[in-house]
Order: sequence, then structure tokens, then C-alpha cells
Amino acid sequence: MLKNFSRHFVISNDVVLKDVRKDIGRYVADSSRRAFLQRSLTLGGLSLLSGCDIVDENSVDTALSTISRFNDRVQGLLFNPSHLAPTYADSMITRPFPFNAFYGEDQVVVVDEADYQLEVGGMVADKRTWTVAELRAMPQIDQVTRHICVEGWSAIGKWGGVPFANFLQRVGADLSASYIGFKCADDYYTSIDMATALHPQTLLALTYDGQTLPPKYGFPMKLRMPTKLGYKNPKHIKAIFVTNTNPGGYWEDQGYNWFGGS
Ligand SMILES: Nc1nc2c(c(=O)[nH]1)N[C@H]1C(S)=C(S)[C@@H](COP(=O)(O)O)O[C@H]1N2
Ligand SMILES: [Mo]
Repeated sequence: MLKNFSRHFVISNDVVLKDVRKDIGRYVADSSRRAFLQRSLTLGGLSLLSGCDIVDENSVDTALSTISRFNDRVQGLLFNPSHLAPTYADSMITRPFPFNAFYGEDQVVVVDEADYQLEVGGMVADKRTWTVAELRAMPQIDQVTRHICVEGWSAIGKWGGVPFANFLQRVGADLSASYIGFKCADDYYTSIDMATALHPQTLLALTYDGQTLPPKYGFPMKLRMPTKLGYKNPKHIKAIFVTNTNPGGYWEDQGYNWFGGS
């Protein structure tokens, strides 16, 4: 049982538990509650949070996903919509900037701009599709920020594009909805909370380092959020939808923490 637990723990959930510890550290100022919550992160404590006995891999999964949902709530509560992630000088940009996806660089999807249309759906007033040219016609900003991947690397890059809050306002999104979902041309998918969607550094990025976003970094566009881990930043977006039902995500549905704050 212990062997199963630690294998599972290390392969797919160490990130989640590290996040939980980090968040609990920030969240619980009171020392007696801190001691209680730290105890609850021991093996026995997992069952305390999840209400199930940790006897096999399924109950470990249940325990860990309960912790992960708890972690989503804590991160959502802690998220400060006006707190800015650090920005860097151009001279600090990591060159070459790493590529990552759930496949190799030789399999990157190449979207043809000529027949590309961004779909917008769900709880929005204006569901018309967008061409890349129409997106380029909106006011743009750029920013140099750090991208952190849970696979153990981080790198500084420069992305430019439309502040996502402006885009959501333009399409008449219901800003009281809970989630924004993204579908990508490579069958990746993910979703974010509305507070992060409206954060001033969340960009519908059309450029990388001053050039049109190349295919490997997500042409024709990616959502760039310096407040979230790499896997929450969808490349090759083909559809954006606003919803009150959590759409999950490619990695999130395999156990990565849904909130995925960095
Ligand atoms: N469409 C799509 N978006 C994706 C991924 C992917 O496989 N497909 N991988 C994610 C992960 S895990 C990371 S670290 C970043 C990598 O982005 P980069 O290639 O610009 O470094 O893209 C994220 N967004
Ligand atoms: Mo990643």
C-alpha cells in the first residue's frame, strides 16, 4: 500500500501537494491551525480531509483529488486580482525559449491563417467568429514575464497581444460567470477562473519577442498568464467559451491541480 502510495504520489501528485503546503503556509497564520493542517497532510491526515481510508490506489486518488479541490479553493481565495507578477528587462529573455507540449517539436500543429476563425461561445453576447487580422486591430501591449513549467524548468519570454479583459468586454462576456474554457487546434484544452481571465497581465498573445507567434509557441494565439503555471497557458487556441461548468483540462483531468497558480 505504501509503495503504491509513494509511486502515485511522486509521479502525478507531488506538484499538488507542494502547492497545498505552499498555500497552507500562506493561508494559515494561526499556529494551532497550522499545526492541525500540517498534520492533516500526513498519510493518515489525507483520509481526514477526504473522508475515506487510504487502502488502495483508488482511495489515494480520491484523497488527492479532494486535497486538490481544497487547494483550488484556497488559491482562488488567495488570488489578488491587482497583484502583478514580476516583469523583466528584455536583456533577461531566455534564448532560445524552450518548447513544450504533450508531443515533440516535430509534431507541432501548423494552423493556416487563411482559413482560421476563432470561435467564441457560451455566456457571451456576441458569438461571431474572429479572424487573426481582427484581433491584431485591437490595442496591443507586450510584457516580459517568467513562464514556469511543472516539468522542472522556467524561462523568461516576451509576449504581446490583446489584454484578455478587453477581449472579454468586447464580446460581451458575462463577467459574473465562473470559468473560461479553451479548445486548441492540437486537441489540448484547459480552463481558467474569471478572476485570472480579468487580471491585467492576462494576454491573448499574438506575438513572441516582437514577431508573429511562431507555430511552436502557439500560432495563431495563446493565452499568456504570468500568474499561472505553463500547462494553464493554452497554445493554438481555436475556441473560447464562457461557462459556469468547470471544463477541466488535458493535464488537469489527469490529476494536475486545476487552479495551477504560479
Ligand atoms: N495547445 C497546447 N497548449 C499547451 C500545451 C500543449 O501541449 N498544447 N502544453 C502546455 C505546457 S505543459 C507548457 S509548459 C507550455 C509550453 O509553451 P512553450 O512551447 O511556449 O514553451 O504550453 C502549454 N500549452
Ligand atoms: Mo508545462
